[in-house]
Amino acid sequence: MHRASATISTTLTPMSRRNFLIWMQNANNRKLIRNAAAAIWARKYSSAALNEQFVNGTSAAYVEEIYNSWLRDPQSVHTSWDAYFRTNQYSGPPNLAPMGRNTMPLSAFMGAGGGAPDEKTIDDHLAVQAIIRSYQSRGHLAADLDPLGIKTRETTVSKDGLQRRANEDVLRQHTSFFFGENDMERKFKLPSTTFIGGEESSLPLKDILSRLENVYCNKIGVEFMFINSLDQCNWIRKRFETPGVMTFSPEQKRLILARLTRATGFEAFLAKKYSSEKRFGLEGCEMMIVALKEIIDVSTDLGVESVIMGMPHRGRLNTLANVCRKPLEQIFNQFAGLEAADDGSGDVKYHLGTYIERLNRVTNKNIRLAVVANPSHLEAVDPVVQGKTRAEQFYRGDQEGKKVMSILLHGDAAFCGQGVVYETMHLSDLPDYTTHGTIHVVANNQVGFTTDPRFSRSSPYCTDVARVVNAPIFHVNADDPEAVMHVCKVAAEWRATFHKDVVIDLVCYRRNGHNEIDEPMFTQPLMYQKIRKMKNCLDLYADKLIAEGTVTGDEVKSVAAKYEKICEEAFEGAKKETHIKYKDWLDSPWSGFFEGKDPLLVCQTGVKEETLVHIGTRFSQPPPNAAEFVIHRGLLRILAARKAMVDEKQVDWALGEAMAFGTLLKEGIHVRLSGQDVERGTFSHRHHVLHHQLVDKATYNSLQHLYPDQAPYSVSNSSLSEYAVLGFEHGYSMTNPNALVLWEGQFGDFANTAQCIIDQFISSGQAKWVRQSGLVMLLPHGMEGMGPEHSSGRVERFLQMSSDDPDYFPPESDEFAIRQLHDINWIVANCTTPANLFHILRRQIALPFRKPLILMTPKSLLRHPEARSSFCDMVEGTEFQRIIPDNGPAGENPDCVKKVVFCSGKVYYDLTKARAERELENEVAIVRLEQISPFPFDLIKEQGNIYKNAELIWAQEEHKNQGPWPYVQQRFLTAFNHGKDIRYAGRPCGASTATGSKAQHNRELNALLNDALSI
Ligand SMILES: Cc1ncc(C[n+]2csc(CCOP(=O)(O)OP(=O)(O)O)c2C)c(N)n1
Ligand SMILES: [Mg+2]
Repeated sequence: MHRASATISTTLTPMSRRNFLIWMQNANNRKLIRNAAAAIWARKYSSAALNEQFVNGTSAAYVEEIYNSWLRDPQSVHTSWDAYFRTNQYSGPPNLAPMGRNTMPLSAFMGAGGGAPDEKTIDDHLAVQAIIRSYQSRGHLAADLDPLGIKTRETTVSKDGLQRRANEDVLRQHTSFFFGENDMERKFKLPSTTFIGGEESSLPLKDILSRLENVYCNKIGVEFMFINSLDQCNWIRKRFETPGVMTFSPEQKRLILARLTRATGFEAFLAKKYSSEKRFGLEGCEMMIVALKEIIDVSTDLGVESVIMGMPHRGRLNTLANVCRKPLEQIFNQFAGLEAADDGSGDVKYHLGTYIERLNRVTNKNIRLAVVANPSHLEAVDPVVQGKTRAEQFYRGDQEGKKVMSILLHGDAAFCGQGVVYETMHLSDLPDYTTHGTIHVVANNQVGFTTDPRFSRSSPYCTDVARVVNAPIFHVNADDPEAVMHVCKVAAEWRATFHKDVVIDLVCYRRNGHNEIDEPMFTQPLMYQKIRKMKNCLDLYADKLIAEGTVTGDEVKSVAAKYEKICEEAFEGAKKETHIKYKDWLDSPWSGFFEGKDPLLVCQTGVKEETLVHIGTRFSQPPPNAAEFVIHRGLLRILAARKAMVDEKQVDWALGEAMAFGTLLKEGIHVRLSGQDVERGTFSHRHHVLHHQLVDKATYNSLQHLYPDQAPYSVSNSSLSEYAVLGFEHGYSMTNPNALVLWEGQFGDFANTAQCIIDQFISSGQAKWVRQSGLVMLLPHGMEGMGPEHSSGRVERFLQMSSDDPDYFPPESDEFAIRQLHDINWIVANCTTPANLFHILRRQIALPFRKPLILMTPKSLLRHPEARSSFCDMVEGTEFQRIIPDNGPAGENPDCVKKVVFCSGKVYYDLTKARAERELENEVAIVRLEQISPFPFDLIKEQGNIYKNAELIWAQEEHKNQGPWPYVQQRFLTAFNHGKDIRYAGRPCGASTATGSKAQHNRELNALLNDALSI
């Protein structure tokens, strides 16, 4: 156990450890301060504008104060004030105007004579302001975004004879304010909400329109006016509207060209060498590579040191080659069909992850890049990436996400179609789940496999989901490299400034079919007629740079030839390899964890009694030295009951769990528990976070205050999501093996909405991607007459996915148990005692490797007076019991036993009660299977031998086609070498997990008990 804690201190520098602890304190303080401030604002300005003194014209200062407050947070003022300020009618005094610009009085536009502005001047100015706002809000609707021109709108001739894109979609009723031809030369004052003037505070109408057209209706469509923060809106306006903001130096242009050459050359090379292989090429969206590189360059320049990416199939190999700079030989070898040199079943090449540490040549800084391995299931990797990012930020003490960031890439169809995108987006601003801003890049090729967008989404854009979290969305025509570069730069700066999500919608096309073998003309004939005529982006850009004299045709050719040579050399190099190595594709290496470890040595899980006493005492106390911290009376009773248990050296379920967490924290192991309502516990048994009854957000968590040098403990109520949150915790668990990461389902059956994470990552991640995870899933399980949906954690499904062979009894030795654990994909258990819970949780860390643990957890047992354990079962020398033999009269006198009932979980308590009522303690033995998988063949064989004359029964409360029976039946026979039989006692097969009728439930339970115990 100490070995594990020693590893954490080597992976974390003393400084980051300290930062990390300070983080815990600071984060709490900041939260309190923020909340207090928000509360003050909310109280102060909650009356409507009409009722304020302002209407009497008496208190400008008062209005300024409200305006200031509104600038900080529009929600801090009454909605009527909010509406008023949003109209831009109020212009604060000079020192209040956010940018201090455009302060020229309207009278300056009155021509000679001056005086007060007439009605027409005011109306015309208002119209111009409305037009500016229209472009900002809806200009993207008319932008020239589609390289194929399928959705591009017609231009119309404006009154000054110029072609303009902005149509009625953009301008609505304001079109009529396109004044007469003569007005086009008239100058108008610019409002403070636009930056198109640069240094100018007024412009002629025709320039206003041309500049707005250029900014909002050209190759970039900026969607941002739905954002609630005025600061953020202004920040965006400034970056797109300021004249000259999108100019590139010749060096920058040459860099874009070189990168585009590599991206294009890579696909062409693969197409040439492996023409019949699927690679999900990027042709038609090669700019995605250049975009990613720009995002990474800018972010690195702004302080980011580690980037974690998640992406689907499209362009993945290109990303690995040209963004991560993964050795080309390794990529080419994936096409060669070589055998693997290491264990595992592997995965197809466009799912594999990678991890690279390298120098960023543009910024001259070291950077780590990880692409997380993922299954085919589109978007499933999103929350996993977020969890991994969050964990990396946590271990580095990167409280604000300045050093570690995530980038998620998406396909257009998947981004709008998959619900997990929405679930993941909703984690983006939650205190315990935020990664402080993700940059999303959508490779929007306007088709999903064979389906057109008009049949695959009901929203105008594939990116609309991002609007729910107020993320700005930058649509950009991917055939305009400089426009793409600009949005990438702004996106990276946005993330670094506001630490919020941002979306880049790269509108492009797919030159080939869905994969290289598909025929796209079957289903998208017109689109592909057009695509066949398209020049590729590289040629278009090279032509442009040649025409403007930035490069010569020869230079263009030589850059392409140079890259082709690099590919050819790597191709030749790859031929020398005889094996591929899965380890080369690992996304989360655990440096040092396995080194010097005996792979079959499990550390002690028992602890000193004094440690239990210390943790138990702390866990049963309110905050020390805080007499004013008012605790709910009911909780005081619970704390007192805990204390009484500790005095008696006993633990119930909650205390057993707390002892496991506390002892691990003491040993330097970070513990993170997450899920719906886990802080209190769905069944009101855990109560890790005590709430001050009189002060909002004042809380106390005793497990964070056990020892001064303990590791951090985090327990957090999650959003109401299983898919994203389980994925998140899985990602978190991948990052560092020296942490106990747990996800709890509200009830076990809710885990099925996260089935994809369970099937594709947790159960199979090690086999496919040599990635280990010690994640614990806590799934409340048990038939208690609560109806079909709150009864079963569907243990049968987990067991069915366990990879141990039902017909194979491994060789018996002292290492039997640990070898089984080493070889299996995960552990499935259903403990009946708090002591066993304590040990199995601690064993997760004591193991020399990591395996996911699927733990069915009880409901009624949480308060069952018999479901208690003594400290004696948790002290040094004790360990997890894979089975718990009968330790009553039957166990002591096995020869007299007529029946042995094997069971697992809570039904044990029903069986023992019924056995006592029937006075069968001598004749019937009850043996508990605590670790169901890997199946303890050795111990079951032993039990079979002990009870020589007895009939063997498996009793379960789940239906016959559910619960452990389908898994254990064959394994019992293997354990007995087919020399004994075992009979089933329990409910018949069922389609539903449980009856909704209490009476039927009781009937079924009695039948089960009678059947199991009858002799
Ligand atoms: C959850 C899920 N459902 C279905 C599929 C099968 N599938 C693979 S790619 C694809 C189309 C994806 O379209 P899009 O997201 O636009 O990406 P593109 O291939 O166009 O880059 C589909 C339906 C899948 N991989 N995952
Ligand atoms: Mg697509």
